[in-house]
Amino acid sequence: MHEKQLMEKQLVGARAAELVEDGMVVGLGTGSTAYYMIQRLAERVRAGLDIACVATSRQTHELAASLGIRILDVNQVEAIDLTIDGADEIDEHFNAIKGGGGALLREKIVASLSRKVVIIADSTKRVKQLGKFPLPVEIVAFAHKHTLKKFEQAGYPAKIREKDGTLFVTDGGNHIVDLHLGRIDDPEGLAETIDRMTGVVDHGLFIDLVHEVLLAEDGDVRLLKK
Ligand code: ABF
Repeated sequence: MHEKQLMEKQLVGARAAELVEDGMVVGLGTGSTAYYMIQRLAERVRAGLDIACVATSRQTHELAASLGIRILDVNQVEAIDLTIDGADEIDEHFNAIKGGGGALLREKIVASLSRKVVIIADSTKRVKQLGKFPLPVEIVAFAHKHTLKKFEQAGYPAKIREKDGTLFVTDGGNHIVDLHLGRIDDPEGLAETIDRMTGVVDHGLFIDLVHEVLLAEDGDVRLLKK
């Protein structure tokens, strides 16, 4: 990772933690930018900030808990006031591709329960058109080879995700297929098509779920609102 991108992640992550107010239920995102947000949030908790959090992955749960942040099971909360999460791509309509880290299902569930979703992004994430980043799709393990074939038959270049020489397994016990589409002209239409495919759990297209984007650009941070 370039020095500039790392600095931007640290800057936007720390700034995002300042958006959190006393008494909030906060959704904690997953990924390298969320990592810096969680670090700064933990400092604020140690200084007396009174919040409860829901994690979007086991990885985030362990990190936040290790830093003294109170983590609740998502079923224990009525609603989430603010979710702060990263993204792989975000376009001008605030539609995003997420799931590069494999946490898209819990991220999408938490986002869907949140009054406000803020995406934290370094400058490389802002795109005119979604799709250069491979679109992650979470599929059930049962018959996954047949499900993979269905993507290819539908004309979507698909690759099942592997890790350390074996199939990647998500927190939910499923697998991930990455669709190398190059560009996505109709994100809403594609989302509907993939949602209808048998064996698919969910996908990394986040449509109409993001309210604000905290974007690092030219050494500063801008809060973009829809
Ligand atoms: C997470 O943020 C994932 O959906 C996505 O893969 C990740 C990418 O962001 P970062 O560059 O911060 O790791 O929400």
